[in-house]
Amino acid sequence: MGSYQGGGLHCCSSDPALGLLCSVSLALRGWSAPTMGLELYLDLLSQPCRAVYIFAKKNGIPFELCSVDLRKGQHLSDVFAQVNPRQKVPALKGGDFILTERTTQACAHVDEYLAWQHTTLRRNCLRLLCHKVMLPVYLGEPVSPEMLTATLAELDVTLQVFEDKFLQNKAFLAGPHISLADLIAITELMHPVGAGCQVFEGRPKLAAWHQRVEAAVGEVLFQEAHEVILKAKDSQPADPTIKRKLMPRVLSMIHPALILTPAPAMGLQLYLDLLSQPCRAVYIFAKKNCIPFELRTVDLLKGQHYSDDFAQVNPLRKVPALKDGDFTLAESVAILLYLTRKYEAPDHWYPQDLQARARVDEYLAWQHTALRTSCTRTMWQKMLFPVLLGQRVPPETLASTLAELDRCLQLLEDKFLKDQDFLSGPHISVADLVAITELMHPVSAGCDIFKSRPKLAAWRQRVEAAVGEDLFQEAHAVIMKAKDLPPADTAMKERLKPLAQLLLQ
Ligand SMILES: N[C@@H](CCC(=O)N[C@@H](CS)C(=O)NCC(=O)O)C(=O)O
Repeated sequence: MGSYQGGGLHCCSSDPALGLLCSVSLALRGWSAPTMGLELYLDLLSQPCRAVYIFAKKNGIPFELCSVDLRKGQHLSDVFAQVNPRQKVPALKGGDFILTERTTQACAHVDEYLAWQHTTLRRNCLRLLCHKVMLPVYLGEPVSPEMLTATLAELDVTLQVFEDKFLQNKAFLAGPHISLADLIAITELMHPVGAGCQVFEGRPKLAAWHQRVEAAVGEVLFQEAHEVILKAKDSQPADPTIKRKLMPRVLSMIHPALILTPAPAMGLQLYLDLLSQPCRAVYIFAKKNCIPFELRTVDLLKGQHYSDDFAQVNPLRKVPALKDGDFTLAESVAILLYLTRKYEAPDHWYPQDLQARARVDEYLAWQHTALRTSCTRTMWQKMLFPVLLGQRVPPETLASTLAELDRCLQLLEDKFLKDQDFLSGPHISVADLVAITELMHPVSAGCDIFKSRPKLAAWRQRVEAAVGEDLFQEAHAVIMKAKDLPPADTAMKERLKPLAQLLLQ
C-alpha cells in the first residue's frame, strides 16, 4: 500500500459511499488531472471502490492504485488511518485539483439518485453480501434463513423503485448518456451478483440497462473491476485475529443499531481506575488497538481494591488488573505485553526486532523506581494532600520531590528520548504510553513540566497525536479534574494514612 507522506488533498469519509461521492463528485464537476499524483486507496471488493476505479480508468485519469485489503484488515492499520482516519475505503489523496461547478438538469438527476441510493440500494446490496458471503463464508457466522429472506424481500422492493422511479424508459439513469449514477448503481448491484443472487433475472428492463452500462464502460474494464467480488464467495475463512478485528465492523455495517451495543467482552475484563497512571496506559493501549474489553472500574478512593471480590482478581490489591477467562494478571507492564501478544498489536508497540524491543524493555524496567515514584509523589504532595486530606506538605519535602522529578525528567530526555521521535525509536511504543500517562500526574497537579523542556513538549505532542486527541483527553479526564475532588471523609482518611505516610518520607 502506498504510504502517506503528508500534504495534498485527502478525500475520504466516515461512510464508504460518501467517500466515493466525495472522490467521484470532484470528477463529476470537472476534474483536471492532478499535477502532484493522485493516489486511490481501494479494495475492489467494495462497490464504491469499483465505481471510482472504473471512472478513473475509463476517463484516463492517472492514478496510483494503493490496495487496501479489507479482508486482511489493512484498513485498520495505522498507515491507512493517516490517509483516512475513519478507516474506510475508498479514499483519495491527491495534489492540485480544480473544481468547477456545473449545475444542469442532468446533474440534478444524478444527484437525486446519489442521494437516494445510500439508504436503499446500497444498504440492501451490502446486507446481502454480508448475509450470504461475509458472515457465513468468511467469518464463519451462520445467518438465519429468516434474515436472508427478509433481506432478499427488501432488495426486491428497492429494485422495483429503481426501475419505476429512476430508470423509467430511459437508456441510462440520468438520460440518454451514462453518468456516475449508473456506475454507482451497477457496482452496487454486482454485490448481490457476487453473492450468487441473479438480480437481473425476471427484470428485462434492468438486464438491458446492465448490458448498456457494461458496453459503455467496456467489457474488459468491467470484468477487471468485478473480478474480486465475483470470486468473493470462494474466500478462505478468516483467521481468528482478523475475524476478531472485522466482526464488530461487519455487524455495525449491516445493523447500525449494533454500533451502540458495546462490543462483546469475549472474556477480557480490565480492572482500572483512571486516576491511576498505569491504568491509563493500559486503557489507552486497549482502546487504541480496538481490543474488546469490559471495563471494571475499581474506585481506589472508595477503597474498592480492598474488597474480597477484587482480591480474587489481584491479591496484590492494586490496579490495573486483568481477567481473561480464568486467567488473571497484575502489573501494568505485564498486562500491556500480554495484550500486545494476545491481540497481535502492530509491531511498533512492542517490536519483534531484538534490539528495538530491548530499548522498550529498558525503559519499562527503569521507570518503576524512577519516574513512577517522583510523579506519584509530586501529584500527591502538590495536589491530593491539600485537596483530599487538607494537609500542607512541608516546603522542603516538596522541594526535594520536585528536584528528584527534575532529575528524572532530565534522564528521560538525555538517556531515553535523545533526538528520537519516540522513547525507543522512530515509532510509538508501549514505553511512550507508560511515560506520558506518568507525566500527566504532575501536570494534573499544576506542574508545567514541559514548559522549559521543548524537546519533551514536542514528544508529548507526537504521542498525543499518535494516540488520538479524543482518546488522550478521555483517558486523562479523571486525573485532570482531581483538584476538584471533595475532601476525604474520616473512613477514607483512615484508609489513606499508610499511603500518605509513605509518600511523605
Ligand atoms: N507496579 C504496579 C503498580 C500498581 C499500583 O501501584 N497501582 C496503584 C494505583 S496507581 C494502586 O492500585 N494503589 C492502591 C494501593 O496501593 O492501595 C503496576 O505498574 O501495575
